[in-house]
Amino acid sequence: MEKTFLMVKPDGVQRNLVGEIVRRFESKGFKLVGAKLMVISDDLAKTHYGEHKERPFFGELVDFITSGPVFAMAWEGENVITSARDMMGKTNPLEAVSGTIRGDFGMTVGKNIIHGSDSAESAERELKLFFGENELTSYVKQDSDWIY
Ligand code: RTP
Ligand code: MG
Repeated sequence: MEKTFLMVKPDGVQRNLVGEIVRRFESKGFKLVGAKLMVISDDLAKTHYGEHKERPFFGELVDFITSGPVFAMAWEGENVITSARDMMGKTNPLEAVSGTIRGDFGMTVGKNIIHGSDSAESAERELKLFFGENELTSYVKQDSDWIY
């Protein structure tokens, strides 16, 4: 089954949105298979956001993502990568529609609450960056028959 990496960013943690965000993915029917509260190191931030290293906002992005604890999560489910990106909404909360996480809780592009892997390749790379093999669990959920 497909897995993705999602992370409540420091603004989301400070604004007490961890529970709300977990609830949305749980309610949708996805399965939480790993989670931890952590402070990202400068090195990890630069590797994680490596694709943006030439962009003018890279320094600010690294400073922000390392500025406080994040809540890192691994979620599993059918098409979870694309579906989670839809549930997050567009990168700029101004363009994110209501009903999405960024549309409902975000105000500016620099503080947009949540990160989510944007492809199967990113998901695999980011899950490996943030979680050791023994930190992800595999289990059967009783409600699966009612979701699929
Ligand atoms: P993320 O990686 O955090 O899930 O966000 P994303 O895929 O929706 O957007 P991406 O293009 O990967 O950009 C990563 C983060 O950089 C910040 N950003 N700032 N000032 C700007 O124009 C600008 N553009 C992007 C955002 O915080 C974005 O989430
Ligand atoms: Mg991205």
